[in-house]
Amino acid sequence: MVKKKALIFGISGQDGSFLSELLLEKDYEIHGLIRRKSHVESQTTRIDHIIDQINTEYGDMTDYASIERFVRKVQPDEIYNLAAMSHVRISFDIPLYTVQVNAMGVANLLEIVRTACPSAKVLQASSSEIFGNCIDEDGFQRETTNKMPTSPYGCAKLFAYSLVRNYREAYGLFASNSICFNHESSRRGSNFVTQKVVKTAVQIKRGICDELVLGNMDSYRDWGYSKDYTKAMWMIMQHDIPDDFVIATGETHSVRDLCKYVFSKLDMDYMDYVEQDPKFMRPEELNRLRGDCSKARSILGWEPEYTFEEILDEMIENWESIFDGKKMDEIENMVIE
Ligand code: NAP
Ligand code: G4F
Repeated sequence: MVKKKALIFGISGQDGSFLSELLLEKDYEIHGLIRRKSHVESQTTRIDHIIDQINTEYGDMTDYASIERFVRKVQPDEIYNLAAMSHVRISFDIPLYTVQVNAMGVANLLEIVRTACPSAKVLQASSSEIFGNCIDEDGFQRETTNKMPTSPYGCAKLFAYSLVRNYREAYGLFASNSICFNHESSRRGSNFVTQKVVKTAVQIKRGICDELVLGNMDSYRDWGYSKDYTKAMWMIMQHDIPDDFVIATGETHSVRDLCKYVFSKLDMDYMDYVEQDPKFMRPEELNRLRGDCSKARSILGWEPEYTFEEILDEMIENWESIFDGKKMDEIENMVIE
């Protein structure tokens, strides 16, 4: 039987690695775009364990030619666009670059698909950042909630979300958005708050450092598990019509709750170690996220499997193994932030 071909932009990221594993299990032929890095050892760290089963090529979402060449060459059945400058606070430091990658990169991709490979299905990794501080009266965000983003990242993601809908309606492309709320794992970058809190708490416990410096501790997020969310992306792609779906757990916790849980798991009181520094605050904050994924539940049959506590427990265990020297390969590649 002919294998389905998937082309993944952002294959080296947290979600790209879990999605690749899922698609390998489903016997896809996998192609992925990677970026050139000066430190070649960390170029494909998250996918090194499967690198001999996938084809990677160099490119960049801001380089139209590299995307066009790759799409024309592979002629994929499914294209997953997970590539993004994905850090919200950093998007205030590099707004123009963020727009180039997260907005114009998607415009590049859609135009290439329309002209070079119109039968390919496209999944855009959209974000709950597109809602900004808009919340429905019942306290949830859903597909129909107003959208007024509060960061350059969110603004660029809203442009991309809108263009996906536009290309679907105007040209009949199979193009869908997964409107994902925060999702984490032990593969999460350690400058996102969950991984930063867990890694630093484990370091404090082992006497490697003595404080955790954070920004706003009173924002709320709906945190899920990356593996659950990449499965949802695949399910959206298999649905018979292209559409947009909120992917979320429906639970919300504050950054303070997160600290409380992680430190208490390690028999410590977070209040003894956490400091706040304006350098980690944002010029405009998104205060509260809580997603209603009823549409994905009823139409796709998707539901989250991991709880907030299970995700954090796994992340704690991961850093404990690393600092106990049980994962030497990770230590060799580790940058202590
Ligand atoms: P991530 O770990 O930061 O991965 C981002 C990926 O995009 C990496 O492979 C990165 O490559 C690649 N990338 C960045 N800039 C690029 C460029 N100019 N050209 C080509 N590739 C580029 O993010 P993630 O957590 O896996 O998230 C995946 C997607 O979901 C992103 O689009 C993100 O915005 C979106 N999303 C994530 C969440 C979440 O909570 N995780 C929630 C909503 C939406 P390098 O490895 O070379 O940096
Ligand atoms: O972990 P965060 O940086 O994630 P944020 O900003 O919610 O963005 C993530 O989720 C989005 C979906 O909603 C994605 F689209 C996006 O790509 C990314 O994956 O921050 C979470 C909260 C924020 O309120 C932030 O202000 O934690 C607060 N926070 C407090 N101290 C901190 C820190 N965040 C970071 N990164 N670092 C801190 O020191």
